Amino acid sequence: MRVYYSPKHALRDSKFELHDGQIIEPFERPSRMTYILNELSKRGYNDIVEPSDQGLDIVLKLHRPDYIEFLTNVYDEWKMLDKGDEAMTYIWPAATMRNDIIPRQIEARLGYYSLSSDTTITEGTWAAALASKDCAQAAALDLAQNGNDVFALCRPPGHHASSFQFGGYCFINNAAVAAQTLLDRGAKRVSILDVDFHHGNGTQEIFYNRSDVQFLSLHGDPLDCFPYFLGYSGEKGSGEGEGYNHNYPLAEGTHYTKWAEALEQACQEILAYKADAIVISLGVDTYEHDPISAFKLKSADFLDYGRRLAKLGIPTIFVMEGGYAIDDIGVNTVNVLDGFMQT
Ligand code: 7XA
Ligand code: ZN
Repeated sequence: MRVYYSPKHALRDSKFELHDGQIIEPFERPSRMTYILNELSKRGYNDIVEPSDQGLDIVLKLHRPDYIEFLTNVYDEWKMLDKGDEAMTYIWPAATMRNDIIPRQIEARLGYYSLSSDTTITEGTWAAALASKDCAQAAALDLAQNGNDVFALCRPPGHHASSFQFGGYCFINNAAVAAQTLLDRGAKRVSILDVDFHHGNGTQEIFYNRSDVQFLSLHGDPLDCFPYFLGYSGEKGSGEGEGYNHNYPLAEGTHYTKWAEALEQACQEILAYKADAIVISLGVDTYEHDPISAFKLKSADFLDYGRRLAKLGIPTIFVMEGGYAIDDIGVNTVNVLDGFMQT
């Protein structure tokens, strides 16, 4: 299986995350990639390609132009105002206030364009986010042209990024970019299956009114788990998209047997939809030792569900999302790919 990867991910190297009332070193850090690359190399995944610049055309079909302009310029603006090293959000348009205006002041715009304070913007963030989406886009082009199953080793991740908001460590929605690329290259129906511990709120929002992309997500129940305000089972899509959104919220503490039952339901929906291709939002923070998540999957379970995904028999792109148990992130990620390739 070919891997798309860019060393430019390391340009995003934030030093701050607001977590449990403290500023800590972010869970989402560059060394995550080192562990995954080491494990890929150990198991013979040596076909690793750095993507070229894929431009912004696809991105602008998914994200609002004003959001992309904001992300392009925000760090320079922040620095010109002589503020700290990293731009961090601390005010939002709360539900009792107006959300139809975009104030001039940079702190207010950070709030307008973000969903949470966990994700600061650093000097290299935008360059890294662009390189990350290039991995997803180049992987999708490869699949469209050659029919190859591919792995887009994206960092920063993407599934929380909505049409106009960043957060949850995400800026551009890489899985959405992969799906849109496949559609633009001739696919009629694409399924995005999100197996990260956290609900893919951004992906859901982007495709909520569309029937050409089916979105399915297995995740920690948002009553208890980030991102809290989306990801409930009653969210089925709207307008053209009605019936094409499927959420499977699961209780904290869920073990593999129960998780795999939800996966099976999602697989049946994908088969019924007759997807031409699948994008897997591959987060391995479902792992029992993940420091910010609460499922109980073991390393062997990742192999097992890789095998199940292969049995669908549909061309597949894996797009890297979360996973923060750094010592085991490589093993768990490559287990999914190995399980998939073994079948
Ligand atoms: O899939 N998303 C993640 O792995 C990031 C979740 C960020 C949670 C931050 C909560 N303070
Ligand atoms: Zn996650």
